[in-house]
Amino acid sequence: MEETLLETPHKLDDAVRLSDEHALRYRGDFPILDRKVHGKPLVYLDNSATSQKPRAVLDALDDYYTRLNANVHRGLHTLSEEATNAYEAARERVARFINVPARSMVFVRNTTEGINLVASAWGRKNVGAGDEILLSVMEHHSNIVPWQMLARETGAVLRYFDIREDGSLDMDQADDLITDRTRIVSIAHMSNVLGTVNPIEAIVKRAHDAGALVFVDAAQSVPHMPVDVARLDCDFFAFSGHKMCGPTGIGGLYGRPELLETMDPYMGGGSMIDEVRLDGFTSADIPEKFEAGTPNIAHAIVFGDVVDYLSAVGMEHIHTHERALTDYTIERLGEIDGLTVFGHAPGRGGAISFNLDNMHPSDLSTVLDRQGIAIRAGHHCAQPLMRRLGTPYGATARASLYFYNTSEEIDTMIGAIHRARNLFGA
Ligand code: 7TS
Repeated sequence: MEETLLETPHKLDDAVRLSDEHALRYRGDFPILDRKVHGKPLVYLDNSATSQKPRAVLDALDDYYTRLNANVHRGLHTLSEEATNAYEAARERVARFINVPARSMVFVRNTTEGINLVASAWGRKNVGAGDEILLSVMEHHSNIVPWQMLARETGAVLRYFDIREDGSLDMDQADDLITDRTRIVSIAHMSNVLGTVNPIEAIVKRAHDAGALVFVDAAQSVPHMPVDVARLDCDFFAFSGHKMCGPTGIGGLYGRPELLETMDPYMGGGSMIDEVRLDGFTSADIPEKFEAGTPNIAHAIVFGDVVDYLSAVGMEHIHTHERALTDYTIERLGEIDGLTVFGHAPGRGGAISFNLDNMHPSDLSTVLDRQGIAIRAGHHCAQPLMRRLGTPYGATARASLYFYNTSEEIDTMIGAIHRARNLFGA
C-alpha cells in the first residue's frame, strides 16, 4: 500500500514542530508520563485503548472524596445536596461539550454500555423480524455484538458497509444498503484500527430520508476532535470518559429526547422510578429513567472537570496536533522495509495499525515494551475487520496517538521497530 505523504516536506516540518511545541506544553500535566518502564522513559502510544490522566483530573477525584462524598438524588442533608448539584452540573458540562441538552445526556459506564442500552431498550420495541440493522465491517465488537444479540432475539437482519482500498467507508453502497427496511444505522465516527473518520452527516441524511435512525459510536472521535452532535443530527451518540483523559467507568450516551422518552428503562431499581406499588411501577423522567441504582457519582462529577480540561487545551488544537503527528508517523513507518500501514483515508485520525513482514504483532509489541514503548498488538476487538483486511495472524500492531505525544517519541518507536526487525531477521 502507498503511504500518505504531505505534498510539501517543508510544511510537514513546520506542522510537526508546532505539534511538538503543543505536546511539550501539556506533557507536564500527566504525572505518569515521567515514569520509566524497563529502565527506559515511557513512550505511551496506546491511547485508543485508554488515555492517560492529567493532574487536574486526579486532583478533582481526590477533592470529591475528601470534601463532597454522599449519595445523590435522595438525601436532604447538605452533603447529598451538594453532591447532587455537582453531579447534575457535570451532566450539563459534558452535554455542552458535545452540544446537546443536559436532559438528553445519560451517564453510562462507557460506549459499550451506551450501545447495549439502545440495542436493548430501543431495539426490542422498534425492531422486528425482517427489519434491517446496518453496520460496517470496520466496527468494534461493541458495535456489532449488541446488535447481533438483538437480531437473534427479534429475527432482524444485519447488513454491513464494506470499505474501500484506502480504508474509507464505501458510500457507493449507501443506496443499496439504506432502504425502507433499515431501522437503524450504527457506525463508528472514527475507526480504532484504520483511523478512518466516517462521513456521519451524509449517512444521517441518507438514513433519515429512508426513515431510519443513526447511532454514532464516538469512542474514538470525541477525545480527538471537536464534535457538535446537534450538527451531526444523529439520534444516538456514545463515548467513553477513559479515552479522553477521564477515569474508567464513566461515559456518555446522548439520545434524542423524544426517543428516550418513548423507550422502556434498560435496568430497574432505585432512582429510575416515579412510583412503585406492589403491582407495578412508573418510570422517572429522562435521563434518570436510564440511571438505575447508585451511579458512578465520583467519576461523573470528575467527567465535568475532564471536559473543562480538554476545552482549555482546545479540541481544535488537539485535532491539528494529531493530524500532523499522524502524517509524520505514517511517513516514518513508510521508511521501514516490509512494513504495511492499514488505512489511508483522507483526514484519518491517529490510530495507526501496521504489520511488519511476517513478524507476529505480539512479538513486535513485546520487543518494543522492553524499550519502554507501549503499543497494542492483537485484533483490537475488530475481528471481522481483521478478516476483511486479510492480516496475517488476524492481528496488527497499533500505535495510537494523543496530544501529549511528540515526534521524538515516534522516532524512538521507529528506531525500536528497526531493531526488532534485525533481531527477528524479518
Ligand atoms: N467503539 C470503538 C470505536 C472503540 O475503539 C472502543 C474501544 C469501543 C467502542 C469500546 O469502548 P469502551 O470504553 O466501552 O470499552 N476501543 C479499544 C481499543 O481500540 N483498544 O482497547 C479498546
